[in-house]
Amino acid sequence: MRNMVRCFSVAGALLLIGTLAIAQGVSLPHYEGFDYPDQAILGDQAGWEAINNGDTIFVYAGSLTYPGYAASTGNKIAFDGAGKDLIMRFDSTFSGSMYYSFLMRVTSLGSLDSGYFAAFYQSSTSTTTGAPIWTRLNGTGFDIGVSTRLTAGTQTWSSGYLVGETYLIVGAYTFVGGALNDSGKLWINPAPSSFGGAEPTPTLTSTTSTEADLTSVVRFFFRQDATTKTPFLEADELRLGTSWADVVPSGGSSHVETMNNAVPQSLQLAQNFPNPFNPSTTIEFAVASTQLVTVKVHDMLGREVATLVDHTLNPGSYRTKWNAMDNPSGLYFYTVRAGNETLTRRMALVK
Ligand SMILES: [Ca+2]
Ligand SMILES: [Ca+2]
Repeated sequence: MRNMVRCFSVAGALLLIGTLAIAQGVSLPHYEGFDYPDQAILGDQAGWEAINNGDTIFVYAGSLTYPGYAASTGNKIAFDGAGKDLIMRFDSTFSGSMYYSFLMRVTSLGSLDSGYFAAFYQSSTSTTTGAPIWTRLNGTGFDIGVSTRLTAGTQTWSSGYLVGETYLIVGAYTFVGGALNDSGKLWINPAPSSFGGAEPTPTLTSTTSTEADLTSVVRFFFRQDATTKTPFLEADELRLGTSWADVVPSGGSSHVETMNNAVPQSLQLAQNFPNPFNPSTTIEFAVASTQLVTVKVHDMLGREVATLVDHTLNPGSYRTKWNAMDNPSGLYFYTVRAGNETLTRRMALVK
């Protein structure tokens, strides 16, 4: 009996440590639409932390969009050289692959020579870097590169990218058993057929490094180096996750956004807003334990018309959106399911 009590108290302590760890970073998968006011300071927003000195990274009006990709929300960010780095911490990943994706539009190359502007960090304190994305001048355009770590000369490069074009970028750091053999991967404009599906062959893979492999991946950052290192660029639709489908969702699908880590007693589902709506509406829900969570929409005949969420989520509060642009007016039902629990509410699409 005493052993059992001790066992439970150890479990309780582990649960507490787990909860504290979650509270210090965002849960995966994570979506950031930069849904903040024009001129907001990114470092002031939940989940973001600024380091170093100089100008900060601001939010600017308007979204970046990409053909066939899930619709953007909110605004975007823009930055160049010589300023603060903005960092987002998340659940630690020790094996498999950790992915980032974002939309990127270079607005000016300035005096860009060669440098990196986004990557992963190994721990909550270490700036040991994984899978950085590089840019360098090439005529009137630029090349995009990736390396496993930061060793000079180990990048692999792809050519032919232009100022003013929006590119869908996916990066990954892949852990491989053994030393000096992990890889940095980069996909540039992956085919729409891969959205929400199987991982395609990377555009670039770097396996060459003379630096030690990372022991974990726990932070993502956007980096403003000197203007010779970082182009003037806009970024939007940042996603972090442990699978391809986490960070490259299917074209029509929506996303799930972490609101906060307040944990309810049981599963909760709020009334959507606005309601009635045309054509998009927001649905908020909260989960009490780590579960596979789905949010689905059905029409009045009980036919499933959309899957908005299909992810394993940690305890906390979340928000998703349904864009019903392609659906007729009428009453719809949305259902959140977590384990054996389900909750359903009604909403009205009025066109
Ligand atoms: Ca946006
Ligand atoms: Ca390794």
